[in-house]
Amino acid sequence: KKQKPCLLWYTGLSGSGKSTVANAVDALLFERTCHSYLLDGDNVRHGLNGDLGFSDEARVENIRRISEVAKLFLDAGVIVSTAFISPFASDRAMAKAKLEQGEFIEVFIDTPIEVCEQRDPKGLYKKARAGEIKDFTGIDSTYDVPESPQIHVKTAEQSIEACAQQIVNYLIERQFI
Ligand code: GGZ
Repeated sequence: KKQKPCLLWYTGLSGSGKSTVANAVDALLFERTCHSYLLDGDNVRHGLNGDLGFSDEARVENIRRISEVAKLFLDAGVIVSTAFISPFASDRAMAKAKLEQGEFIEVFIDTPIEVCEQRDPKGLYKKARAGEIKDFTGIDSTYDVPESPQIHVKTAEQSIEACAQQIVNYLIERQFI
């Protein structure tokens, strides 16, 4: 089955649902027998980027390495997804600039911080509010809202399945799959 490699670059706050939606998209791609791979905190922040924290400099280096690894997967013909906060617009632009025209697909997981904070699956917002974690995105560290994402997903307004289908539909319309 033919596929055109591309990079689905998920961006959004902690707890916005990036990994959840990206996993649901990957499952749909697998059903269609597409060859895809998801880079996220579980397989990158603990391994390759295990030396990096959450200062601005560390986040810049985190995203730089991720964009280089994503490019390697693209070279191998894979549909690759990256699910990181990637808070700085300049870093997302840098990742985009490494790829061919149209290959970089910015997916804004647009979940209001109030909703993320209410979900708080790991209790991190609570800790950040209490001052136990500093430089927390959306609280005391910047998140640059994407100005013109290719795909704009609102997890607070539709189901995970609908969000995933929205992204797969984009790939079908653009003939990546
Ligand atoms: C933001 C933090 C922080 C701070 C730990 N700020 O909800 P999570 O837990 O699973 O996702 C967050 C993850 C963010 O790592 P990224 O590699 O995606 O960030 S970035 O792109 O900005 O480099 C959160 C956890 O790590 N976490 N401390 N201070 N998120």
